[in-house]
Amino acid sequence: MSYREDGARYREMTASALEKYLQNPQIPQRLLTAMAYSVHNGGKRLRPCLTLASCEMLEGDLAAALPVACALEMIHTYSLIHDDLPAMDNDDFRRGKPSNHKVYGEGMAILAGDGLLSYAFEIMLEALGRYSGNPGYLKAIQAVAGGAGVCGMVAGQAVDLESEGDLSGGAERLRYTHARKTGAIIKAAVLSGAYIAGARAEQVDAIGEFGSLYGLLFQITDDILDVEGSFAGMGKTLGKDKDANKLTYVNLFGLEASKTMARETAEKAKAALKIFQSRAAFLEELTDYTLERKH
Ligand code: GRG
Repeated sequence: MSYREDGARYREMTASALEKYLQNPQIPQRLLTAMAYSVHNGGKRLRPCLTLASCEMLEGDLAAALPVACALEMIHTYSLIHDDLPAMDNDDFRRGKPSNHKVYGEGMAILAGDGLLSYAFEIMLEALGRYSGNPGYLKAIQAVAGGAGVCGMVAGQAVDLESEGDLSGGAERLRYTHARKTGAIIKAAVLSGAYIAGARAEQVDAIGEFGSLYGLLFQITDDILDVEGSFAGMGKTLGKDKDANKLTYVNLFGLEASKTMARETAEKAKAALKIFQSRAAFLEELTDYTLERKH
């Protein structure tokens, strides 16, 4: 199967499973509608694709990985809803459509984010019950919890918030922030798929290394697109990083050096996949696509 076909298959599996999770009649209607609005409004489903691709690369069971893939998309969606709030990045648009709080109000947007985060863990723990015979399942959930939590994405967002208007932390603080704010959940996505597939220690190390480098690449390209991208492509307000004097690759190193770093990081990411030989084709092509991405 080609890269495109595999990607479409992963996205379809994820979309139909998310659809079912978000028809739960026990969730109050307006809360459910607010959660579903952001889950279904045009995300690339990158993190679920990473989990499913990593699991399939190691010949694991995709049905087992699917609840974790959906949970990652819910956690990612919560982070975007909260990031768009006036108290954080204050963005009126996400994926070209009004942000969650612009449609449902700030209170309901906060709850939609809280709901997605907690529902993600309910879903993973319910699946852990069904897959208790799989020794990697608990590790997969631990990887997601760590990537999303106070030593992962939340830590990165906190330090990012503190650094606004203050570039004095330099490259060290930039690396810390990016590895956690964006990288940690991306690394957790590939690691969780590998754990569920029963990866051996050297495979876990290789996929973890890939996850760190791919996460870094994703964030460097995000910083570049904040300067060079278009609203039509990105679906959000751009150019805010420079205005807010934010700690980004472009603000710290300049556009051209950032592009060179992105290319070098993509090469290193692909090199980390070497031990998987031709089975790594999807993740390699995803890396090339990410380097060239426009959204
Ligand atoms: C609120 C705890 C908390 C964390 C927020 C994700 C995040 C942390 C902030 C968003 C700011 C941002 C633009 C980060 C850059 C990387 C990133 C997460 C981009 C969006 O991810 P995509 O491109 O989104 O995968 P789609 O829309 O495709 O789902």
